[in-house]
This record gives sequence, structure tokens and C-alpha cells, in this order.
Amino acid sequence: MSNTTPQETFVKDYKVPPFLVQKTDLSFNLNEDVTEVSSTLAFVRNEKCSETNPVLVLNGVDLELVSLQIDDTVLTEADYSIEGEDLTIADMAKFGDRFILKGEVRIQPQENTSLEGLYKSNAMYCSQCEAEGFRKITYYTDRPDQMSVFTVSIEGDKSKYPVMLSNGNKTSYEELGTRHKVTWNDPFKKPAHLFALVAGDLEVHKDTFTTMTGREIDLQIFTEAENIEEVPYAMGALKRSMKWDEDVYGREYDLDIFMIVAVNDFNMGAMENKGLNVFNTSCVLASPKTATDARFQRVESVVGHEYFHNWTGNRVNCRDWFQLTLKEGLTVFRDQEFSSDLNSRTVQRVVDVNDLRSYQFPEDAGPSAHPIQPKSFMTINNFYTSTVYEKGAEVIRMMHTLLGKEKYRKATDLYFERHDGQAVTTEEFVKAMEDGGNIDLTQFRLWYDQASTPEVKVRTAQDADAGTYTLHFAQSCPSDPKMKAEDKKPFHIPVRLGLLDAKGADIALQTEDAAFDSSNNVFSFTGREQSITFTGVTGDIVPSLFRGYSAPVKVDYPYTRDALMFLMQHDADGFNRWEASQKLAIDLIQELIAAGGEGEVDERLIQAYKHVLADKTLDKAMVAKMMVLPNEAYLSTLYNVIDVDAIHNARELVRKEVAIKLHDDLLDAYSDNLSDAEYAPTADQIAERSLKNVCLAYLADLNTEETLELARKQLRLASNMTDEYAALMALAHSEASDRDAHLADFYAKWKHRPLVVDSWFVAQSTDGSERTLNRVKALMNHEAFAITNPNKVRSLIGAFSANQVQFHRKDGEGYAFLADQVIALDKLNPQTAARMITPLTKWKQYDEARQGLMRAQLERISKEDLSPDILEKVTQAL
Ligand code: B3K
Ligand code: ZN
Repeated sequence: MSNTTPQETFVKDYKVPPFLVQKTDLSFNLNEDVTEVSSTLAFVRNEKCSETNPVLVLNGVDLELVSLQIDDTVLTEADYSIEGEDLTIADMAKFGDRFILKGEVRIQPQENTSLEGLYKSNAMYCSQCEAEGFRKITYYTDRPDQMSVFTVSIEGDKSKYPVMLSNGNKTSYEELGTRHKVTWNDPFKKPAHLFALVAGDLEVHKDTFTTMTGREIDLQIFTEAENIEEVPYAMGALKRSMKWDEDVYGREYDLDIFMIVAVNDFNMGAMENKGLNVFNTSCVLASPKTATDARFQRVESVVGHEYFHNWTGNRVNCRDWFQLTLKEGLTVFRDQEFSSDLNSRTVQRVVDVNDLRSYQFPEDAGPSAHPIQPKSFMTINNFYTSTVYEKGAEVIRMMHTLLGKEKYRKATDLYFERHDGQAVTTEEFVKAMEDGGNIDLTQFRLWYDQASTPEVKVRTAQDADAGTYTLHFAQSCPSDPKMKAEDKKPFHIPVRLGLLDAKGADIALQTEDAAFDSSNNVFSFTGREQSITFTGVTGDIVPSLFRGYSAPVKVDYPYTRDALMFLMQHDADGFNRWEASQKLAIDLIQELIAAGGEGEVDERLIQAYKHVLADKTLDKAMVAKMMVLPNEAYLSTLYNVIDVDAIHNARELVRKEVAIKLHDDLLDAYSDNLSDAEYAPTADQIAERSLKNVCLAYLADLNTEETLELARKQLRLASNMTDEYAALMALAHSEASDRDAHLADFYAKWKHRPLVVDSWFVAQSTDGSERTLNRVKALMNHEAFAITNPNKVRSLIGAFSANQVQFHRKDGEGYAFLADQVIALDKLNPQTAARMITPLTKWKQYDEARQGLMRAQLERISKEDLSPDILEKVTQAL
């Protein structure tokens, strides 16, 4: 907890550091009661700093300072002042342009529940330094533009910590009786946030990778013994990532060793520390019996993501934290493309766009809306958002679209050539795109500066006599907390287009318009309003807009339901086939919502689904995706005032109707996709299982003995977690009389696998029925729950507060529950608490009664002694 009011930091106030660390030597002495950390830092005056007598600012949090010395001068309290996280040494003039700063501090990792800095997870020491965790380890100039070579020695008990790791290469080892000492050296200059230390009794799974220049790299994945059988899949994913980055970006791995360590207690998915990635177990472990297909896919994508950071984030680093999207947006784009290349591109795009709409769109419409490059923050941890990451990736994707594949590669080569070893800004990335792509991105840069989701209205007109077809585009962008709509300038929006003739075939697009790039059918929409006319067009036309979702915008075009059904069947763009299925569903769900959540379900959706189910030419994964209705979170973004019950009821009504009307078709598709092949996480098998399980979920909604029996049988016979969990979910959300017995059996079977237990919590907290809140409250006291473990918190509290209809119960009990948990959690782990509070901060989007209830809970929270993380979120919201 901080007793000083957190300050807002502004990007415009950036100043180069007056002193630069050139060499960092650290030494850790690990003991059960206290860990001693000594540091020797070699500084030089920064020639780029024009200040005459600059002060030296070191950052430190929760450190017991033992001694501080510059060259031969031992510093006393008179030589420095400490305020908040800053230790300032004012009189630096007496030291030369080069000096050595030595520090000694004592820390208690075993007491550190924030999971930032050095902490203990089970019996193992591990670290998390991004963004500002290093200051919890020792006094340091803890900012990303301070890059130096690190040498780290670790001393600890030999039997408790046989494995002691840090970044780079192991350079020495010493036996010291019952203790031992190991030294690591990382030859690449890095900022403190990429430092890592791990010590524990760990098993290792080893492999090697031969790089494109023939170097052999040692690959090692470490976990506690009970998990070691579940790491080979991640190892395969790592090797695929290394190969992909060579093939697609020409990037070779640089050190001789690459290590991954899996830990149970981790605030997010994983961390790209140089040569020593630390991962949440949830993003490494995967075996058929314990992990669903979704987890296999997540492991592959996160392993890729962290590995890709080695070039985008580590070799080329951020100048300051306002540049976060420089590495995160780019690296998400890279991992999305990696997954697309290895699996199905269309399915991947659907998954990514669906996530964007379910998480980022609501963020863009709420109190913490911010551009992908925020202009100010109180707590940088609050800006590891879906906007910085996922919308950031969309912005890179748009540049990729505008440049085309070849020029984009030329531009990234240029970026690496210019900036390897540096800490840079997003501006430098865009400049490399401009220079390498020979394109003007002046207007495009607005994507970095303006928040909120732009809205594009499209209208069309056909002139049969002239043989022309005109599309008229108009864009607007809603206000956000920091900028009014009228002050926003138009974005440069790439629109990938297609026009379908009456048979559903693409017609050739002919136009004189210079804004149209015929090499990729992309129209550059840059005005507030702009039209484009195609010539030689005859007969009936249906437009296919924003193919592949070429820009992160909301599109308004008055498609008829028949046109949407037509696109679902014929669009050459797979993504837009899915998009049409979503639009059709939205259109009729919205009609029901307008009627208060009731009414007749348009038969055309049923027919469309029937058709899709019967179409054997379609990828089964796409059939499954097309049959899933847009979720409540995304439907909510379509309204200024969210009517929780009407949205939920309307969606449920449609689900039931589909299940009733298509009972036989669903049952057939279910049976057709039963398989006894040995489990493999291949695209084909995953597609089959997902279609089968989508059918099961619809059927189980009917709550008839016949359909519940299907789920029971699947639960009993399942040979992999995908099928087992889908069956459990179906039963957990049903009215089956033996529902609780199945949940109990599942727990008994899996209680020794924490990640499976997490899913068991999710199955209960996402149940849409009235009983859920009480169940969740009871589970808070379950032997398997621990508020100190973020995975448990996310599975129970996080999943419950995303359960729209139960979190937003009319009695406000859902809100009170969340507020209680946020208050408790903030004292232990502010970063995770700040993630959990988000649903409450969106109070302004609900009806008056709910607004009052949500606001009251926020006010209750605001009266507590709060961390800066929560304080920032509450302040933004109230
Ligand atoms: N760079 C880290 C995230 C660190 C979050 C700190 N609050 C993981 C990633 O994006 O790969
Ligand atoms: Zn990342």
C-alpha cells in the first residue's frame, strides 16, 4: 500500500536519463527469512542530457536499505532523500562522469503476495519485473531506457534449490557445503524489467534447435516434478516458433540457451525475460487428459508470443512505458499470424476478432478507454490492456494490409537494422514502415492517438444504365473520457472489398479511383465521407465489406436477412461468411431485445444453421463458429444503456429455438463427429470436437432426459479433457438432478491437478442460473481456493463477474460480492485486484437501478486505504 497519492505521469514529460547504467552486477543470498541483494552498478553521464547538475534518482519499494556507496564514499541519510518510490541523490557534482554505485538491501520474497519483484510460488523463488517490479528487488534506475549487461550470482541451499537460474549463460558454479552458488551472465544489454531469477527443486525437459545459420540452441523447460509429463507440447510449440520467426521475419535466436520455467502463482500468462521466460503453468502445461483443445492452442500461442518478444521487445525495446504497444501490439500480431500459418487462418481470425469485440470494444466504450498509446497513467500495470495488446495488433495488421506482405517484410527488416539494441518509440516503428513501405502514414498515425471504436456507415447505389456500383462511406468516432467526438479527426481505414454477383461469385473490381489498390482490393478510406465507384457492374450485387475484418471498426450497412444468408453461403472470404452469420443472429436478437427479450425467432436463422450443418464442403471448425451466437458482452456494446435481462433472455430464446427446431440435425451432427481416434491437437480433430460439443451444448439446453443422457454418456466415456469438460459444462449449466454429483465426482477425480480444478471453478461460476452466486460464495471457502493464486481468482471471481446475468442480479448482491473481494485482494495483490474491479467501473452503461447499486459499491471501495492500481481505476470510474 502506498501512503502518498499516486502521481499521473505524462508522455510529454519524458526526459532522457542523466546517467546511464552500463554494467549491472547482482548477487543474491537466498535464505528462508531474508534475502540479501547486493548490487554494483557502473554509471556514466549521459551525453544526451543537457541538465547542468542533474540528480540521480533510484527507485525502490519495500526494501530494507543496508548500505549505499558511490565509489569510495559511503552515503549517509544526509546524502539522499526518499520520497515514495524515489531515492534521490542530489549532489552528484562531486562524483565524476563515471562512477560505481554499490548497494545492499534485504528483502523478504516469502512475504511478497503482490507477485511482482522476487517472490515465492510454492517452494520456488521466481521473479516478475515488468513493468516496475525490479524496484522491489533492489534500488535501481528502473526505467526501460536504462539498458545494461547483467551478471548475476545466486547463492542458496543446495537441497531446497538445486536449480538456480538467471538470464543468459551460466558462467561459474561453486559448492559451498550445504549451499551452492551459481553465476549467470547475459551478454545482451537489457532493461531491468527483463531480468529474471528462479530457484527451486525443478525437473527439466530438454531439447535442441538448430538455427538457420546452423547454431545449436539448448532448449530447457523447467517445472515442479508433478508437471514434467505435461511440457513436451510446449517444447514443440517453442521449436515451431523459432522456425517461424526465421522463415517469416528472418529473425534468428541469439543466445545459446533458451529456458522456460512454469510457475503456479503468476499475475498474467507469461513473461519474456531474456533467455529465461517465466510462464504461468496455465500457458505451458498441456496433455490430452488434462487440457482442452483451447488450452493446447493457448499454450502454442503464448509460447510463440513470448519467444517472438526476443526480437520485438527485447532486442528492440521500448523507450518508456507509453510505448508499450510498440512491443505488445506488434508481438500479438506476430503470434496471431504464427497461429494462422500453423492452423486455419480463417478460424484464427474469427477467434481474434471475437476476442477483440468481447473485451476491447467494451473497454473502448468505458471509463478507462485510452488510445493504444496512452498519454498519461498513474499505474502502468493498469495499461496492460486489451486496447494496447489486441487493438494494437489490429493497428499493425492494418499497416501490413496497406503495405502488402513484401513491403511489410522490407520495413520490419529496416526496423531491426535501425534499432537493434535500442529503446525506441512507436514513432520509430511507423517511420520504418513508411520508409520500408514507401508509403505516407501521416494520417494513419491517428490510430495511436485517438481512443474509442470508430463507426463506419456504408451505403450503396447501383446505376444499371451506366453499369456502375458506388459505395459511400462515412466515419465517426464517439467521445471518450479524454476527447470529444467533434475533436477527433478521421482515421485512415483500409477497407478490403468484394462484390458478389447473383450466383455468389466475386466480380472483377474495376475503378479509376486512386484510393483503391487493385493488387489487394483495398480501398483507403481517409475522409470523413468518401465514395468509390466501380464500373462494368451489371446484375444484382451483394457487397462484402471489410473482408478479413480489415479494420477494427463497427460497420453499419443495411443488409437484408436474405443477403446475410446469401453471404453465409457464398462469400469467398471465410471470415465474412462467419461475419454474416453473426450479423444475422444480431439482427434478430436485437429485434427480440427491442421487445423486452421475447417474441418469435425468425425462421431464417434456423434455416441458415440447417444449411451450414448440412454443407459438407465447409470446415467443421467454421460450422461450429458460425453456429455460436454473439456473446452477451459483445451484444452489450451495441447499446448505450445495457438491458442485461433483455439481452440474456433474447439470446437464450434463440438458443432454445435452435435446439428445438434443429434437434435432429444437431443430433446427427453430434453422432457424425464422435470419434475414437487417439487424441491429437490437430486442426481436423479440433474442428470435429468443437462442432460436436457445440451441438451438445445446444441439445443439453433442452434439459430433456434424452439430451442430458448424451452429456452423461460423454462425461463417462471421454478420453480427453476437451470432451470431458464440454460434458461437465453442459451438465453444470443444466437442471439435471445429478448435476451436483457430477461436479463432485469431477473434483474428486482431478483435485490433484490445479489447472483442471480452475476449470471446475469456471464451470460453476459461469452458470447462468439463480443459484450461482451462493455457489460461488461457498466455493470461496473450498479447500482448493486460494485468494493468493491469480488463476483461482480469475476462475472463480473473474469468471463470475463476466457472467452477465448473475453478476448483474437485480438485488445488487453480485456487486457487493465483487467489492468485498476487490477490497480483500487489493491488500495482497493490487495488480490482480485492479483487473477484477473492471466490471464495476462500467456502471454508467446500465439502467438507473443498477447504476445506483454499482456506484454504491465503488464508493464503498473508495473509502478504503487503496493501492495506486485500484485508486486509479476507481477515480476514472467515479
Ligand atoms: N510483457 C508481459 C506482461 C507484463 C505485465 C506486467 N503487468 C507479458 C507479455 O505481454 O508477453
Ligand atoms: Zn507480450
